[in-house]
Amino acid sequence: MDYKPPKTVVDPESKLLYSNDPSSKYETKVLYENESTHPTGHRTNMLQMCFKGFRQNLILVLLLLSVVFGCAIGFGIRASGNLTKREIMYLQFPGEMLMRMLKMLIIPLVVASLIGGIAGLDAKTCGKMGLRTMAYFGTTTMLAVILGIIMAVTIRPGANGDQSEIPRYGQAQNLNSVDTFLDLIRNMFPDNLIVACYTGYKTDLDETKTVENVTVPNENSTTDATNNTYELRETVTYEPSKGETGQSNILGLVVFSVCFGIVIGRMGEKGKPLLNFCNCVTECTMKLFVVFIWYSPIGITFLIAGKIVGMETFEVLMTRVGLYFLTVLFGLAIHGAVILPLLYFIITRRNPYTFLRGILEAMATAFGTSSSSATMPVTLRCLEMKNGIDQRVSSFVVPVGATINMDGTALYEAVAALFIGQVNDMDMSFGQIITISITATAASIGAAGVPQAGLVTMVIVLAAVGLPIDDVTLILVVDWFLDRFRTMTNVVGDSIGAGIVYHLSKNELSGDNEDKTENLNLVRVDIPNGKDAITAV
Ligand code: 7O9
Repeated sequence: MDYKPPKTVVDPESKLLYSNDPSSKYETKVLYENESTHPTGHRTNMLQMCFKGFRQNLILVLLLLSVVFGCAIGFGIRASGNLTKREIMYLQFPGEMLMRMLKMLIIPLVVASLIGGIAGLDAKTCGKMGLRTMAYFGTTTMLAVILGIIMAVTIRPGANGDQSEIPRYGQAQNLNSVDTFLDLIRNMFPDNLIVACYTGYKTDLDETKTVENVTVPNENSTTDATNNTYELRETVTYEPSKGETGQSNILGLVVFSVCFGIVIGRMGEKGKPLLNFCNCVTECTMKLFVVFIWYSPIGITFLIAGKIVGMETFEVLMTRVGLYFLTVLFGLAIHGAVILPLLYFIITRRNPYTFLRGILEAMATAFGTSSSSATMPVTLRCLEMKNGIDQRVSSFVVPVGATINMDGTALYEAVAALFIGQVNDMDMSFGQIITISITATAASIGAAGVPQAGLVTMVIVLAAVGLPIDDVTLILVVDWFLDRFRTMTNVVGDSIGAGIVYHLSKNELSGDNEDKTENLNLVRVDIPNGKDAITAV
C-alpha cells in the first residue's frame, strides 16, 4: 500500500462520499464508525470486516466476563479456606503482569501523544481546545463535589455514629499541607527529566526530640521558692528535608510535554521531524498495546480475584462503613451514568449511551486495574476506533484528564470528609462545607502530583476543616474497592470530556492544514464491477 491516501473516498456503487470532512457537500460519513458496514464490499472483504468487528466485540465480551470470573474465583477461593500470603502472591501474579505491561507503555505514550497531539494543531485551535478542556474539567469536578455533598448531607451515612463500633486499619501519617502544596508545584517543574521518569520530589519530616529540664513550681508551697520540682519534658519537632516519592513524576512529564508540544507547533516546517517522530512513537506504542489487549482478560480476572482473596474482612460492610460505601457508590453512579451523559447530550445532541457503550472496554479495564493511567491506552483506542474522536483531541484530553481530572476522586473525598464529621458528631457549618468542596476539588486536581496521593489528599481535606486526621483509618478498609468505582468514573469523565471537546472543536480541526486521512487506516478494495474503491478498516 504505497499510494497516498486521498482525503475523501467515493464509493462508486452507492455514490456515497466517505469522508470525515464536515464541510463536504456530499453525503458524509465518518469512516471509523462504519468499519464493518461497507455497503458494497467484496464478499471476502465483508468477511474480513465482520471478523474485525467480531474480534472487537470478542475482546469486550472477554473483558466483561473476566470481571465476573474474577469475582467468582475470588469469592470461591475465599469460601474454601484461607490462603497463605505466598499463595495469594502467586494468585496475584498474572494480574501483576498485566499492570506491568500497561504501565510500561505509560511514559512513551503520555509524552509522545501529548507532544504530537498539541504540535499537530495551530496555535489558535490549540488555545481554544485547551480552554474548553480546562472549563470542562473544572465544571465537572465541581459538579461531582456538589453531588457528593448533597448525597452525604441527605443520606447521613455516619449520623448517630459511634466510632468505637468501626474497626480501624492502618495509621495516618504525619504531614504538613503547605509542604505538600509546595511539593506539587516543585513536581510540576522537574529538575531532571530522566529522574522524573522514576521519582518525584517529596518533603520528608524528620522527627527531632529534644528533652528539656523544666522547673515546675511546687503547688503546695506558694511561699518557698526553693521548693520547686523538676520535670523532664520531651518536645518533638519536625524538620523538613529533601526526599523522594519513588513513583514517576507524571505531572512534571505532562507539563514538559505540553510546553514542548506548543513550541514544536509554532516552529512550523522546522518542527515537522519531531512531530513525525512523536506520532510514530505513539503509533508504535499503540501497536504494542494491541498485542497486550489479548492478555488483558486473563490479567483482569486475576487482578480482581487476587484482590478479593487478599482483602482483610467483609464484616465491616455491615457497620456504618457499609452505608458510607453505598453513598459513595450511588453518587458515583449518578455522576457517571446521569450527569455526565446529560452534559454530553446537551452539548452534542448525540446519544450519550452509544458513546458510553464505545468505552465499555476502558471501563472494564479501569475496574480491573483501578488506575486511570494504566487504562489510558484502552481509553485512547476506544475513543479513536469506536467513537470516532480525532486523534489530536483524544491524545491531548485523555492524558491531561488522567492526570488532573478525577471526578470520582473528588466526589469520594467530599463524602468521606462529611462522613468522618458525622461519625465524630461534628455539625459542619456552611463555611466548612464550602472549605470541603474547595479542598476536595484541589485534592483531586493535585493527586497525581503529590506523594502517596490517596491518603495524603484525604488528610489535607480533613485537616482543612479541623477533623481528626487519624480517622481516615475508618474508611481505609473499603478504599481499595471504592477505588475501582472511582477510577471508572474518572475514566468516563475523561472520555466524555474528549467527546465534548471534539464536538466543540470540530470546525477548527477541519480547518487545520493537517491531512486528516493520515489518521485513517485505508486499504484498496476490489469491487466486482472492476473499478477500484477504497474503504476504511
Ligand atoms: C485513578 F498521564 C498519565 F497517564 F501518564 C498518568 C500517569 C500517572 C496520569 C496520572 C498518573 C498518576 O500517578 N495518578 C495518580 C492518581 C497518582 C496517585 C493517585 C491518583 C488517584 O487515583 C484515583 C483515586 O485513587 O481516586 C484512581 N485510582 O483514577 O487512577
